[in-house]
Amino acid sequence: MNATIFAPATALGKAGVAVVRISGPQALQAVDQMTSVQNPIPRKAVLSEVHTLDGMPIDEALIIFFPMPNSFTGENVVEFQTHGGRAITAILLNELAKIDGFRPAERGEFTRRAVENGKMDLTAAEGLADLIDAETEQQRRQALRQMNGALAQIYERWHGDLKHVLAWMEAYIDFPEEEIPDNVSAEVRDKIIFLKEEIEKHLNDGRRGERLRDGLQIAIIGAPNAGKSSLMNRLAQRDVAIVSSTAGTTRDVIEVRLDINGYPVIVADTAGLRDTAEEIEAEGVRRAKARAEEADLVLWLTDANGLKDETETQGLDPEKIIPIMNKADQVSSQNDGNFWISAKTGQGVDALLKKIGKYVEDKLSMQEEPSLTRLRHRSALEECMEFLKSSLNAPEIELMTEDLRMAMRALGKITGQVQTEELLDVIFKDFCIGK
Ligand SMILES: Nc1nc2c(ncn2[C@@H]2O[C@H](COP(=O)(O)OP(=O)(O)OP(=O)(O)O)[C@@H](O)[C@H]2O)c(=O)[nH]1
Ligand SMILES: [Mg+2]
Repeated sequence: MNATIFAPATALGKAGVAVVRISGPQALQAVDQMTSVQNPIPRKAVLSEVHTLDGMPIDEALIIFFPMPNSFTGENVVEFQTHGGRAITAILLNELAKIDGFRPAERGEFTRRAVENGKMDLTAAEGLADLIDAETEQQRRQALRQMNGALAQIYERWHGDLKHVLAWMEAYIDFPEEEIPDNVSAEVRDKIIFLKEEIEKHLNDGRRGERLRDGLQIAIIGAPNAGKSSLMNRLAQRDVAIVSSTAGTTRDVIEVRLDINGYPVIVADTAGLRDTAEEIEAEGVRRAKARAEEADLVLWLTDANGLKDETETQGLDPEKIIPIMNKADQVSSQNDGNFWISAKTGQGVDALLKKIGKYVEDKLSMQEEPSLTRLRHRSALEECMEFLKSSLNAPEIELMTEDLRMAMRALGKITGQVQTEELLDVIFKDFCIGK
């Protein structure tokens, strides 16, 4: 029998209410042994005192019972809604642990049970985790769509298509004396080619969904003293990086997360690029270059009144660079087609934010077709593609069938139609306790 698990479902700390959730075959034991409620009516909140196993009062709480199978986990679930105080939650958890068959939940264990009991597929579970983690409006929308099954629908459709093709081929293998009609085998190949093209299109989405989930990476790059840290502070609207007139001030990469029109962005301030014999600065320069390389967008800053800038854009994709002239406040002629700002006075920064906003929206905005959101999805789809390609070149029908079976398996791993302990362990280790 499964253990009955419990965990706080709300963040610990002072609050009006704190919820502790209990799930498992013996969940009602908690109601029997710690409250005065008898035979709770399903899904109906009832007010009760809550006490320790030996009768000492803990708090007053609302108790709700969700009987299996129509609960979040698919098991019997009980919620204790107490007042939100650390001491209350602490003693409540402490007492629950004493009940036979009860133990604290592991990370993501409630959701994992929901998946195992067929209440939701893996992509929906991931969507739920992303919804809780969403920091910006667009992330929330993407996560909600995934939680509601938008990705699962696509993968299950493809899975179904493959199953159909396979069923037909297996029937053929079972009755080999029957000639495989040319038009039918052509139809199978067409189906595989069509599916392959659909998956290809889905994969070539510029990593839109993954970037929206993780945040678009922006790096501020340029010569020492160009004003990179000043710009960083202005974008962040707080004092995150040290600004000084000494060239070579910034060494480490400093990051801030920003919400630009509902899109998540991670801005990195970096060391000024120059040749230097100083060991620590040289490491900073190396990190700056690496960051520029990885970034989705580079703000290339130049000191407008400096001599000619010696730094070069080091073979970066010009598409991802916005060249910017800084210290506009010190220069009179600015009609040269360059983008001018002053990190010091704020001149031009709104226009720059607008420009960045457009870029970000262009790269991350949700499309009608939902995008995959995790490397895990991408890897499984790439694996599926390999098997589809291989199936089209298979010399014998048996080998072709085997390839298609493997392709179907790869798809099944995304939604959880194919489940292994390891797969579930990896996915749910990123969840919080209580989810
Ligand atoms: N007048 C004026 N001075 C600026 C502006 N932006 C930055 N500065 C000054 O330029 C100097 C260098 O600024 P930082 O922001 O530290 O430059 P940085 O590019 O981060 O420099 P490193 O970290 O050394 O690479 C400081 O004295 C700033 O006050 C600007 O728009 N106008
Ligand atoms: Mg700096």
